[in-house]
Amino acid sequence: MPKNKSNKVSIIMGSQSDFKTMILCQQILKKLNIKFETKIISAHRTPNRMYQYAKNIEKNNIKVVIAGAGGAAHLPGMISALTSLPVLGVPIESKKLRGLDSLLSIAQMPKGIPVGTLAIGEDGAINAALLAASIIGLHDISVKKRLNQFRLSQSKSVKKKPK
Ligand code: RP5
Repeated sequence: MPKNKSNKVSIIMGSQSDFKTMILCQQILKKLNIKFETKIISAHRTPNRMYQYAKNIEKNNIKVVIAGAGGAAHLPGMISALTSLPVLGVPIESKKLRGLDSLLSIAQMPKGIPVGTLAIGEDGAINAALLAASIIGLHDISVKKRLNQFRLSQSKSVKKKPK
């Protein structure tokens, strides 16, 4: 497969303030040697940017979208409404309701337009990247191997007894 044609994950977030959580997605994808792009796209502050992004997404060889948002977190749902690519939602831990608002906004999508919802905050960001790797690994054996290797070393790092 030519280099610029390799499968890519798109990491988007509603605000700069989400990046301290969403940077963890980047770290995992780098570890697994999976290509990604990262953008700030706000469903309510930059609706035209969101629409343009969704319209062009498949031309860019994006296979999975990870969308982080907090509060009334409609970004993942709106992106899923605009593309049939898999969209993984990361509920950002908001200041006022500690992410419960974000979690419910992302998870409670009415039927017809799905968003795969992860846990609130850092765990969700890490797992979203691992899930994106699983999806890409369905058609990319080298990604699948690296993901399995990651999981194996994680298992090995768990001590048998507490100190
Ligand atoms: C959402 O509003 C963003 O995803 C962010 O989590 C939240 C707060 O944004 P800022 O006020 O920090 O820019 O759109």
